[in-house]
Amino acid sequence: MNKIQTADVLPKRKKQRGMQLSAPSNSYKIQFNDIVIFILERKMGVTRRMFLMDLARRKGFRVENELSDSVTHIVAENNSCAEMLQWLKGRRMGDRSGFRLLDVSWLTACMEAGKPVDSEKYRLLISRDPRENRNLSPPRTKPVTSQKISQYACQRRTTSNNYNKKFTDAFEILAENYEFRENEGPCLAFRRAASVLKFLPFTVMKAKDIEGLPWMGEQVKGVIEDFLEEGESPRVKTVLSCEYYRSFKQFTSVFGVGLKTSEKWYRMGLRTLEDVQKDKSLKLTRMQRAGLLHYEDLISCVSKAEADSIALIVKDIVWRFSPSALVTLTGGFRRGKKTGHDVDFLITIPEARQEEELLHQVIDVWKKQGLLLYYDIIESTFEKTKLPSRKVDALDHFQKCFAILKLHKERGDHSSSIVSYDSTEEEVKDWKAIRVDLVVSPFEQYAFALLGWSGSRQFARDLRRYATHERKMMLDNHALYDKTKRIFLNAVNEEDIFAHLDLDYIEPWERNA
Ligand code: DCT
Ligand code: MG
Repeated sequence: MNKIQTADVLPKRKKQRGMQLSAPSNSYKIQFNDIVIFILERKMGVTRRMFLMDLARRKGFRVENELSDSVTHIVAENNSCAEMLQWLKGRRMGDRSGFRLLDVSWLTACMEAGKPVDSEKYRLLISRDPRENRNLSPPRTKPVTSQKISQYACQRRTTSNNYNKKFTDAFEILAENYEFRENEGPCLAFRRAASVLKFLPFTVMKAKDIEGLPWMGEQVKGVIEDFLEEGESPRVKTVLSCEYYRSFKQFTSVFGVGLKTSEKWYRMGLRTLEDVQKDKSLKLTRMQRAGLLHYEDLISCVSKAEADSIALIVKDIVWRFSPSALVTLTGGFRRGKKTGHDVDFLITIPEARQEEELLHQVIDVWKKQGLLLYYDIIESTFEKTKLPSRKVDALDHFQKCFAILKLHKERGDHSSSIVSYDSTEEEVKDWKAIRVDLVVSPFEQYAFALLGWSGSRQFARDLRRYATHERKMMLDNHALYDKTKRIFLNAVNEEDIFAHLDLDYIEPWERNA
């Protein structure tokens, strides 16, 4: 076996940027002979693969350029097990008994530890997502209603197939109305009921269908019965025509406007966004000004294709500064949603400790490139020893950036709108403003941050409620604390957190509660 290996020649682009990567001629001593790594370029890209190969070699790992029989560990990023098997099949390497298929987080954990870590937790598993591999997932045959349905969303598998949209949309309107009036009880009741109906694998057709379901209180039943008998809900109609609700709905649809500002505006006699725009005496925050300026773009949904384009932009820039960083698309898109109101990312740097700098570096480049329409960096206030928050909706303490990015439309996309500046000049607007959230977590908190930021909000709330009431534990986006044993429980991935809570693992696309 080769004891000395030579690093690949780095691409010119990287070197020109002055990256501090080792010189191409460097050779490194192999320290861990039992492991032979191959890193898949697919979805990772040449530059990042090169960087990771070089890094692993510097740390004493044997990394092969080509896939061969000697490889023991195949590392991939953003590839599912099904995709990997397909890829291997194309290389006539379909039998995966000879090597382990691992997520890139195994490699980064090794880099962090400076030695091989147990790879079991990082194995790519055969997915149960029916969209991913239809042949591998057995259909769920047992009728759901014959089983007892848990009151906790984290014990239900809720995909984005909602058979009861008619009801859940109505509940959301009623819940929102209570939220605007700061009446928490009934607001929560309608949200919990909506979450249960989203889980049902059939459409509610008669009153008997909701018998025995959790969270079906009198008010909820009333609305369902109205729909079943009249095809609509008078209560919902009343809310929709109510001036208070309509004003709050408009006001809160602006980025940067919450309940407090909406109340103030309403008290001042403002009723519509036109009123707000016209009132020159209003003191708007920078965020609200940006929200109003890009209002039309921001209220139109972000598509998955747009989210993917943003992901490329984010990864490109993050990896330029921290090539070993893990960048994960979180929020609704991680749950398989096809549209969203923003694009959420979680970033962590396994080995280096330059976390605080990264967001600033990213922002500086975007500013120079003219990509930033708005940004606000909130610095981290995270403390390792702090107990998880008791408040279900408490904000986390990670460093983050709320931004609006300019996403240029592809050539050939004819949906560009014409913006007229005066009667003679017309300019084509070839970009769309997109809300982007970037969250940076320390590596040890990554699994907790990922679970929290993947949502849904209702799912995450119920996980915390479950931890508190069923397990005497405290969970938030940073940590899990066992109150009985008085210890923090560590987790390298989301599966660990579910296991600590003694819950069956729920995949991200089953968290659309
Ligand atoms: N979240 C959090 N702390 C915050 C904001 C959000 O833990 N301060 C969690 C809740 C869900 C997840 O992060 C993503 O938040 P949203 O983008 O608001 O929700 P979404 O599910 O991505 O929905 P949308 O598709 O509308 O963006
Ligand atoms: Mg989101």
